[in-house]
Amino acid sequence: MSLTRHQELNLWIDEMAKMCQPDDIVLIDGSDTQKADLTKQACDTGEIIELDQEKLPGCLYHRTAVNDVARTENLTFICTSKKEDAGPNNNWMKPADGYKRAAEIFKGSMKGRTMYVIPFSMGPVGSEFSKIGVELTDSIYVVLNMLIMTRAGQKVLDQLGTDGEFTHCLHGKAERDIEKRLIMHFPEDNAIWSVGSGYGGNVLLGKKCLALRIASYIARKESWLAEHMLILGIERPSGRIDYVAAAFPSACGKTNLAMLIPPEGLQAKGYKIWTVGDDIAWMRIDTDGKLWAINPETGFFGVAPGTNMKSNPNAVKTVQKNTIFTNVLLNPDRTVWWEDGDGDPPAEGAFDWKGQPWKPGMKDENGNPITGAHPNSRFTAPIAQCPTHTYRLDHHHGVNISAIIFGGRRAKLAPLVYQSFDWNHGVYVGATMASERTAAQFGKIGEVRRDPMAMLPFCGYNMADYFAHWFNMGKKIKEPPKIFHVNWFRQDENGDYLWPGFGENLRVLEWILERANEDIDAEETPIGFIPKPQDIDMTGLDLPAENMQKLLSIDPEDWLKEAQNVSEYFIQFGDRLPKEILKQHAALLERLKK
Ligand code: GTP
Ligand code: SPV
Ligand code: MN
Repeated sequence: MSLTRHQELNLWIDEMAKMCQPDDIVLIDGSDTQKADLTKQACDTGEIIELDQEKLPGCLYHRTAVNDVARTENLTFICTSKKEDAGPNNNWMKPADGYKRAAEIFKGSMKGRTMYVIPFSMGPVGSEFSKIGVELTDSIYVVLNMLIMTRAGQKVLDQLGTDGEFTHCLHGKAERDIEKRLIMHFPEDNAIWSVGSGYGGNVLLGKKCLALRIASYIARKESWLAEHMLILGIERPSGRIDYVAAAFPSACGKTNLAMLIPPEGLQAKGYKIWTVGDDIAWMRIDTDGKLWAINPETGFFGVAPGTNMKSNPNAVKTVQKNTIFTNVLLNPDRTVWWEDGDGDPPAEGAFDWKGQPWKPGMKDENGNPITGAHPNSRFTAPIAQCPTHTYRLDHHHGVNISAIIFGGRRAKLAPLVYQSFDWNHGVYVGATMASERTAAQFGKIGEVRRDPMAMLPFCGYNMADYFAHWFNMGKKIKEPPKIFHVNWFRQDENGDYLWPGFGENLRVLEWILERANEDIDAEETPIGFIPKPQDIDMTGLDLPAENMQKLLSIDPEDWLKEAQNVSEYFIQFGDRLPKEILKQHAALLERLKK
């Protein structure tokens, strides 16, 4: 069949269809009429529920299977010919085995279903920064999400032409059985096979699978960076806009920081925020030799719980229309609610994320509260609806990056902010990042795990080589961005956060920019530069001086323990670990012991 003008694409679609045996094959053209038609079909089957179209125009509701609510890292594989190329940071299978095992599940799995063909571009269509993928899927939910998250449809096929390169992305829901779920990446073939899941990061293949795992593999070959980072523009009182990219692990505040509202004190000074992206940054050295970044996505796939008019008003405004809500509470009036959202949940008549009748105060058999929304419930919404979005999102070469920020969720140890001594030390700071596990990952919530550059689940090759690539990039970039580390989550003895976070984080960003532009001095410590307390503008914020002192305190004993844990972590990379990491590590130990 010739669905497109691209011979190889047609052959591949035929081959995949032969395996999956759909009743029908439909090309997604990106038109509004097709989208409306598919939405109607999905509502008819119950896959999707239409929300109140007056209160929430264009908004839809979806529930995943109960066992399918977050990415499943243990079922995610990098299939390279050599195991060492995937590294200790990835699950590995031989490509032939990977295809075989997934094919067994895919076989005949689309009988009675339609296979949709979604041509999509990560990055502006036609930009040198962009990459094209084609996703085959039997899920309308996936199609509707991809239409928000990526640039998709006929215009991408036109760009692909008759022989353009693309990532071959195959997704099938199959039975959504956790025993028959595999998320397979074949970087050597530029291919992704995902089967048995219907959850976001497992199935919106442009996102974590292509834009991070496959892209990171390509980026090393092509000398650029594919990172788990938000991109944010900070307009300073002078009118100058500086852009920063920040890597925090899943559910550690990227979406929130990307669209923060300046606190009044800083608003009065003239500060403004511009949102470029909340999850992924592709960064390249442009013709001026500097580092430039695009957000390859066009939508947010954001955590719902905790989002309210106080914590993140821009997100609340963004999700008032054309938004897909997944695994939140469904109210009787066909609106939605989630924990720590705005307003109270209805006393009666709501259905929780599992589809069960729910009312406030319900407890399970162990006496634990039953939440209405799943802690990793999400909204999918167009970035263009965010009040702070910028037209620069569509700029082919993106934005120039002034500072790179790493951060984690650490109740102890890490200060509010510190600056690395230089690029190589900054790479070491990123490589030794750690964070407490959240609901976005499978596993024990709260446990501290090392998550280098927030890329542990997303680096599509051996992380030792990834560190080496970062060191190399530093040599190639003219005026490389300064590298910082932040921690919004430090707690006091009672387990209360010491820092108010959210919009107030701009106070820290202000210091970061002043340092990046070499405008002010700082305090030198063994781990890096920290602010002099008076250099963080506290206008309008009533924070006890004692808090600031605790937030910036560095305990060499604790840091020596941390360093011990870090060296244990690095052992797994063996000889492949760059010497520069060891050099940075030794230098840190020396500074701490002084
Ligand atoms: P992914 O989409 O999974 O990659 O997550 P993310 O990094 O975009 O995280 P997000 O911004 O959605 O934040 C997740 C959680 O962190 C929410 O519960 C927020 O309320 C909370 N959070 C975000 N910023 C802050 C902050 O500055 N301080 C505190 N205490 N909590 C925050
Ligand atoms: C994350 O977990 O980092 C997310 C959500 O951004 S997902 O798309 O599911 O990966
Ligand atoms: Mn993410």
